[in-house]
Amino acid sequence: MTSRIDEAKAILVANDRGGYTVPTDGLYPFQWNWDSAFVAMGFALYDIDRAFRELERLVEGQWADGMIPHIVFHQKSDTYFPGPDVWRTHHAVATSGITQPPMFAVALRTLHDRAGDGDRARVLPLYEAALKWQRWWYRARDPEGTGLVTLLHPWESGSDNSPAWDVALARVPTTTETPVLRKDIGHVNASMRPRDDDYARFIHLVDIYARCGWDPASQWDKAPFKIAEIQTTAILLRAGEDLEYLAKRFGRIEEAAEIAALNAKTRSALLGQWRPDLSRFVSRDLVSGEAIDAPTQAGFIPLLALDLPHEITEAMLGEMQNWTSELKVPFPTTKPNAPGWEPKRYWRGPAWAIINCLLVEGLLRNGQPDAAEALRRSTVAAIEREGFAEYFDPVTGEGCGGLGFSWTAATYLRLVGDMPHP
Ligand code: 9WN
Repeated sequence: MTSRIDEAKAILVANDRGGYTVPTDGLYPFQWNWDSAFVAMGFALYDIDRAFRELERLVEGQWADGMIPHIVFHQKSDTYFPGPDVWRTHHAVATSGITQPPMFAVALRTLHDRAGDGDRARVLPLYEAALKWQRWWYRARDPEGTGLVTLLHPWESGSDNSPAWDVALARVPTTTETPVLRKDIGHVNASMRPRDDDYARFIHLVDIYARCGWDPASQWDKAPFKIAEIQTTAILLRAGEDLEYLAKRFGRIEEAAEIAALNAKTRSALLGQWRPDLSRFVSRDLVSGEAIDAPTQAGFIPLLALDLPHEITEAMLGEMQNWTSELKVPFPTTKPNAPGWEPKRYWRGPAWAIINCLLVEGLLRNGQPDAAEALRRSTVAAIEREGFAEYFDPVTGEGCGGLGFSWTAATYLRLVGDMPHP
């Protein structure tokens, strides 16, 4: 009998397109940025060479200014919209023009620690790519030096359809220069995907930024959607910690000091987003100047990158338990029954293995091993019941979205293999 571990590995083989892994066949036929970081951490458990390859192939898409785009179009495919003709970018390998949460350096440190110093020659160029990207975030997405980084498109969050963007996205017109020819709803049920108006707004933003020639300064001036975002900032800080660690290992003393200073600034800016009345952290809409208090998983992701005072962790844990007491599969990406809650529509309620994995790590970091273990176990159980779905309906436990999904497979391997558990 094949075990779930074998099945997970078989999915990664089936989704391999030559040293990189597509998230799932058909729905997402290219290389996605943060998906590849999660996939690389899964591979690192049993095939370190393939793990490095995943990151190396992603870096083929890195722009001269340091940005690593959210999609690298290594090969042609007509099963996804928007393709390269819509992005109108100028890089040797076709890419999108926006980015995604910087899990890359976190994955790189994981690979480094698994490989040992023997693979230094392989780690160094990837470390340099990660450092360039880290600097890009601060230069392009925090030009005012606040310590928080800003997203100019919902797709940059990775939590693309979150209710956290509803108010800001509603200000973006639904007119587009580019015809919107959706392919996603030919692969999965439309009730699990964003609505047509959301897609029109997503493409309106792409049209604006393409007209800016993808220059970060003009995009910053023209952007109608600007969110100083806590999930991405927390991941950036965690990436910064891992980069600082690697810089020290490689004797790059000045770089280590440069990264440490950025980390310190971001640490205090992120702490400033704590909201005691809500028992979670909140993002800020830079167009309206208002805090975004829509209740989403992002409010708890700072656990990953901060060593929080005990009272804060306890308050967060209490709030997390309020959200999950009635659920079959935690952790929901929107608070159950809050405005915008839709347990089957992606990022508006469903539970994702990758998000759970970040929360497990954050809970462990902040001295909550029991809560971490409960979340680890329920995630593993959901996957073992339903298979390697893109995400899970937290109420019924049903696997939803794309199937045979790479990051669910890779994260399963980590959850059963290398996350600390009894
Ligand atoms: C747009 C690949 C990606 C993930 C994102 C997820 C979804 C794409 C889409 O799929 O986004 O980037 O077309 O829906 O929201 O987190 O990286 O798995």
